Amino acid sequence: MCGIVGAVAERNITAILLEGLKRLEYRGYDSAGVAVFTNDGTLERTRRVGKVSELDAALAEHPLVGRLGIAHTRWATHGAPNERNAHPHFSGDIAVVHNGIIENHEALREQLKALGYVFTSDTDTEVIAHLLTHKLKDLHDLTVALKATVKELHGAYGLAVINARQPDRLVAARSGSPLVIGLGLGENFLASDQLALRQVTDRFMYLEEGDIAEIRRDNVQIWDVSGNPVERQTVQYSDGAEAADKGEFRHYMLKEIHEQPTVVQRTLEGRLSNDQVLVQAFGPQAAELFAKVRNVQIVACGTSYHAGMVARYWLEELAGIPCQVEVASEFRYRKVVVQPDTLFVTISQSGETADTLAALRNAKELGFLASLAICNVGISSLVRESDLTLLTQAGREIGVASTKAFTTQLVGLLLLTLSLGQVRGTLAKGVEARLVEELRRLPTRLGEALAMDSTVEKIAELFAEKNHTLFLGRGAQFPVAMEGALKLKEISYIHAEAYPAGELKHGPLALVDNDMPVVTVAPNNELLEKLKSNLQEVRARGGELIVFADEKAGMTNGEGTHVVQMPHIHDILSPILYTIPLQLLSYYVAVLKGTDVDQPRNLAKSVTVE
Ligand code: HGA
Repeated sequence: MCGIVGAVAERNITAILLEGLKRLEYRGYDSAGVAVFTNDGTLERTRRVGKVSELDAALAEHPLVGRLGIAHTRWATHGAPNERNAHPHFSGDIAVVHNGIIENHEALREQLKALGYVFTSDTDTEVIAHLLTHKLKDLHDLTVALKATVKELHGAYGLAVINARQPDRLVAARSGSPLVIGLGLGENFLASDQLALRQVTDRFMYLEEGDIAEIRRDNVQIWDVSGNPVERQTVQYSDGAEAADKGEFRHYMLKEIHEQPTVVQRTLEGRLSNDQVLVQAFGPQAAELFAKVRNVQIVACGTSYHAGMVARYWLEELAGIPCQVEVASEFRYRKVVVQPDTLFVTISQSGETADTLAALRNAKELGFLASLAICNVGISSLVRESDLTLLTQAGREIGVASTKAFTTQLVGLLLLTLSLGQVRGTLAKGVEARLVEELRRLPTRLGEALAMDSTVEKIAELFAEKNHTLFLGRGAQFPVAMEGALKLKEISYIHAEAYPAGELKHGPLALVDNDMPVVTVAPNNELLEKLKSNLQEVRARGGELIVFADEKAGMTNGEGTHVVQMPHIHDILSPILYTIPLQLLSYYVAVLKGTDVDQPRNLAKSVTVE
């Protein structure tokens, strides 16, 4: 996803902008550009398709030297990834960079064309530049003109703008796409992620939804969504407070589990408008391709495969689209019959998973409609070789056992489900708006689930001496149970199996005795009563039950039954929430057993071999 960097200083800022872009490279992009108000008093830009290093080389040949500038890495949503469409976009004395999607760009483009503005790109972003220029004619001041401009924009944006006629400032606006101001001494900065500015400052001010900011060398002013001046808190980071650092946590895995509210929030940013998912978040041709989709084939490995299994429930229930899910190592070697108009979806944290990549390459020969990658690494082979992409924003995952990558994949898959349903008109009335609202609340709900950390730590003691565990779930919680069992196997080396609860009496019940704890996830849905009966079957055989149950499910502790009350959540989102206690459970069991949590034996993080 694209990145923004901006600077206003007393020194030349071009190198700072480039370094900022390099730090955002991991997010994935297709082109990069920079605009500088040069020391000669002109507004100039350089843009290149491909890597920031190409831009760097171009600037080495023709340097831009100035004290005010903005820069961008673009991941195209509107218009092909070429130099013409790369940001910054110019209009008159204005340069603009933009993250996000302007939904009403077509209408605005027509109005602006009628007023005589000439468009030189196919992007939605260029309308912002011309609209601002137009507003400036009457309003004269850049900040005032920006306030007037954003009132006419629908969609999501993080914006940074400079004006050659007011070179003392950089202005910014945030709605649905994050922006942070970096505070320096006699110089200030802006970026879409504070990582881009860590080389110049450790003090940050995060813009909130609807904020407009005017950033000068020695002063920052912010107005909130209602136009009132506001102060935003300054946050100071000590060195190494993030990324490749465990911080206060004992293991990377625990740190990554606790990062989930933040990374889920990031994965949603720029992808939701008021009450809809922004379909173009999947790529410029997404709407056109999604309209043709009649089936979905998901292929993945390990944890990503479990995410795909959850998505099958969503795609069929919400969007009415038939979906098949298969592990990549099987899919790639068997004869596959492809239904017409099938979208081929791969899921991988690294985007280099050998089996998944091979399956994608095979799929290209098989007549699928198009390919889509849900992936955490923008510069990966999977992303490069797929027609459409949704990048999860989990950040670097160091623990071998995947946690935050899984929950962000689920968020990406729910966005896919809603996008397909939206484009094909198959969603029931009101469903999208309701789920968009629930998605916005999800980070808070995940935080509530994480607050149960110490309760789960206590429960983990029940497992320390056990050699086998059964995980049960029904509906979309069955893959969650599978993921819970996988986590426990991976890091505690306890044998764990997952079953759909209804299958219990068809075999696995024979294993149940007081040495076999049974873990169950029980949201408050229409399968709850059936699940309760399954649990009785376990209790009757002396099996010890650990139940993660919705606080409204009416389940309580009893002899051999340990109930952990979960915050109530919309049933569709429950697989994401119920994953959290299962991750914590595996983690604490592994800690009790003294295993190498972050690097379990025999396993590697990115499985780049078959
Ligand atoms: N819609 C703009 C910006 C794209 C973006 O935010 N990508 O992540 C464009 O297509 O240029």
